[in-house]
Amino acid sequence: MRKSISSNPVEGIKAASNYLRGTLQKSLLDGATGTIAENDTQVSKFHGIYQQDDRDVRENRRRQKLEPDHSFMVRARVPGGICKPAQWLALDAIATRWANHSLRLTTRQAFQFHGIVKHDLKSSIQAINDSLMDTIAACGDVNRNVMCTALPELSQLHTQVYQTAASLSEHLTPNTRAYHEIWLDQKKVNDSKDNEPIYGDHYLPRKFKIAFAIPPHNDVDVLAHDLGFIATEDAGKLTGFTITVAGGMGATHGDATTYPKLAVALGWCKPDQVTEISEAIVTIQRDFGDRSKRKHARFKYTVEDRGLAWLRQELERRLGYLIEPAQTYEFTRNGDHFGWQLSDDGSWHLLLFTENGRLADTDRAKQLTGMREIARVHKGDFRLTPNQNVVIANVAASQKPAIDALVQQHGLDSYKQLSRLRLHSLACVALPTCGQAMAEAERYLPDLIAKVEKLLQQYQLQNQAITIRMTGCPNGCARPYLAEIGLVGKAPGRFNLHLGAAFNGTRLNQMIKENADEADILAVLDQLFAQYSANRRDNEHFGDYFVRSQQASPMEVDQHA
Ligand code: SRM
Ligand code: SF4
Repeated sequence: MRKSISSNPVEGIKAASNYLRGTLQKSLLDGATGTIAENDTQVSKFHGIYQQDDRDVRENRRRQKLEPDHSFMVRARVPGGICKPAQWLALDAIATRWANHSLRLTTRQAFQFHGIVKHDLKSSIQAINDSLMDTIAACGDVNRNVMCTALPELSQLHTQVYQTAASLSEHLTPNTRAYHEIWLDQKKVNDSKDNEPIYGDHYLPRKFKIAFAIPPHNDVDVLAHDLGFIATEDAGKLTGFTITVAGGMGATHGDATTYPKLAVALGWCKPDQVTEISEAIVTIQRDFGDRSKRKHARFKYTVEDRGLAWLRQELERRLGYLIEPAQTYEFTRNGDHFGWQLSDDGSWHLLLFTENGRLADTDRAKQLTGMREIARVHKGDFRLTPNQNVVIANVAASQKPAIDALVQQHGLDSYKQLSRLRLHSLACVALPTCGQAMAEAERYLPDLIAKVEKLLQQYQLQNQAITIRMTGCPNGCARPYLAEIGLVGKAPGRFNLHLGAAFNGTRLNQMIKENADEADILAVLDQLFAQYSANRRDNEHFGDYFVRSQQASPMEVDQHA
């Protein structure tokens, strides 16, 4: 295995952390500051915890010579996005007792809490664990929350694929006892030396992400992942998976060596090969990923630098057998399908829209309260979707009226009135909590959409489903490069406008205007909607139309940065 590379300090911190202990215990006991030691801010990520500060007040506090208003973001891992009503109630209690009275559903089917102060961190993590969930490996240079399509109508297939995803997630969870010692007060067991057979003491060079998709649904955006499994079936029974590799979204403005990339098909495997193949791929990335440069450390660059043929050869060498050729697949969309759906086992599922994943009680709707009331009576489970929405899943027909009444009473049925553009929107958290944000996203996209909706109406396009995604920086947390309209934060009020991704998440978009402000964005869309309305073919999606029109007469990329 590769040794720590001194030019990348994170490698040194990981190696010296004694399997993710660092000095976290000491940091938590230090009552003189609301922060943890600097090196521990890296270590804590592996425990699902990010130190942040309220950026809305940062400048003001700086002028008053006060330390930033620190608090922590905690991410609870939910493999495949499925949780039980009792777990929902436990998470809701944490949100209202220790966090900022909101539950944030993420683009990877997990929950986030914002605004937890250091003093309450341990209680919050313990409460999450009491509910039989955890936060370990929700962040950090390890395999992250494994995603799985949220609502296929085929329940038998979903169960099989979900179980494969959940067991893979378990298999790739770090072994270290540090988490249990630090957060759950479990005693250090002296004779059991920490052992990370998959990760080693340096863990991975960078985060690693896996998703399972069941065609025709591509809600997980499987091609955005380091490793993807696309289910193949025969008469509703799972036969295996087409394996895709080396996708990823993250990029850095002005650095052409970083870019979003779609995964490519590597081969096909049977369900019982998923674990060994995944482990072999993860260890290949562990051994060959670029540990000297974090911006070049994702698996997509490892494969780009060495080639797919090299990867296949190295994988087959580790496995001791050959990988079968990939099977074809077809996706129809990467968004969610709202409202009630009946699955083939007779259960009902209600998919609700939660704008940008933020569930809170506001003047407009008491969404947090509503979901709590539903969790109190619901007998099935909840599923978080990769589009920041939630499914009330596995509802008996007799329970539907009670659920419907609660949904209506708490304003959770907004999906019935909203435009298809808004229903296909995603925004990352960005300001005020995200330390990387250059522009707003979650707090701004709803207003921008209202203006784009007016344009769509003007051209009788209001019923057209168009994917629109916004992020506050180029890291790509809302997978903006897979949206028909992608907006990537550049500076306050300024975005790079990307257009032309496929509606089913199988083609990246392209940047067509850099540093655009709202007026610029609306002007470009106004012009394009007019053309689209006049010239589109039957059922042609906006992204496809844009690509076709570009082939005829490309728009100039305006770079007035
Ligand atoms: Fe992300 C970092 C939020 C999904 C790519 N992401 C962050 C941090 C932790 C900021 C930081 O490093 O300080 C953000 C915390 C903001 C906050 O205040 O809560 C953050 N990412 C999110 C979430 C919450 C966005 C959301 O609105 O839902 C998503 C949590 C997912 C989860 O539950 O695990 C989230 N992040 C993603 C995705 C989408 C995905 O995985 O499908 C991506 C792009 C896919 C990919 O990884 O290629 C993504 N996040 C990043 C990156 C860029 C990685 C790269 O390869 O360059 C960073 C920055 C980093 O890692 O250094 C980042
Ligand atoms: Fe923060 Fe950038 Fe991710 Fe948005 S895309 S949450 S601004 S890191």
